[in-house]
Amino acid sequence: MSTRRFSHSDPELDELYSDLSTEHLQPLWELKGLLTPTPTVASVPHRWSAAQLRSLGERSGRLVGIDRGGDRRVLACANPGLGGAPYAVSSLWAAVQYLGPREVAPAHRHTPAALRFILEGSGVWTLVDGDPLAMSAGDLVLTPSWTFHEHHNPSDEPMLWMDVLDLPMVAALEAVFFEEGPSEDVERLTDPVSRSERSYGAPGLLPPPAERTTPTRHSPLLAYRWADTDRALARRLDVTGAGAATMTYVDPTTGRDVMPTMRCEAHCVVEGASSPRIRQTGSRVLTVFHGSGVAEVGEQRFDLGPGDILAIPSWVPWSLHAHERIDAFSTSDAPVLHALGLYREQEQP
Ligand code: 1HN
Repeated sequence: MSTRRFSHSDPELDELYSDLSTEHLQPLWELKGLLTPTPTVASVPHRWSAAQLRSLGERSGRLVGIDRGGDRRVLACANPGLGGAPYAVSSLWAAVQYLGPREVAPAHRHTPAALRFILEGSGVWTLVDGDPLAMSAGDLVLTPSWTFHEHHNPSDEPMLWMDVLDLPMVAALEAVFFEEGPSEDVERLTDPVSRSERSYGAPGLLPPPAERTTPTRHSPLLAYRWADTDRALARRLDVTGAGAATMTYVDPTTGRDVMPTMRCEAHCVVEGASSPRIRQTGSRVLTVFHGSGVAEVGEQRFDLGPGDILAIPSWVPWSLHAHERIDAFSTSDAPVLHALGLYREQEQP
């Protein structure tokens, strides 16, 4: 069998390429980098500093009303590797949101799912389909896909928190829908225990199956409180005797991830210790709640302190080293990778 030599000086071949192009066809043999031995990763390791996020959030609060653009005062982390897209990593949006005293971010819903991790302060309420969820430092609050949500700050202090959304994934799947909703009366927001926590918030205890809310793709528990997370991390450290521990936030009725697209994890690393150096398919954003140290992400080292946000792209080895005990929170797209059979993980030497 003879092998055809491809040469661009061949007029017949030139004509073929030209006709292919006219017909919007591309020959695979000319396409490079489609199948790489390991993932091609556009986003880069990056840290957004808490001091900058806080000060730029406050300046935005002074200068920009909340009614501009989506009714939210949000500063999106834009990964320097993503060509100006407002995404922290390829699959996740991460941002800080600033809500001033007496401000309301009115109700809306969208198909991208969101979660909030509160870095400091308290006093804001998020209503999720009318259920008022108090927000305090260290809490995780969920606003699953297509649930109405609005934020109220009846207090005299501003509040700043981290938002993470699966927006890049939903946008890539061309499945974004959005609508505005009716806002509720802020005066009603007085009960610190949400409906969702009253039924689903006690560890290991659930209403009888027949009395549970109709199963959905997300956790019926919408707020995970720091006191519970802190206790879980402390006990896990105690029982493993290791210097670092990770706990996954789960749907209490199924043991699965809290939402179908995002995995939430709490991490701690005790003073002087390091977390295992691992790499995983899928992307992650991490924020520090307490403590300080260094994150190693690929070849780069980032000093880390409370409120810093870190982008950890797919397949890049990462670990945390604690100068003083670190408590951190991270979100990844791991449930999607798992669902599609694409999840891989390696511990690195
Ligand atoms: C959104 O609805 C919120 O409700 C925050 O607080 C950030 C980023 C992109 C699209 C929608 C919120 C958002 C968002």
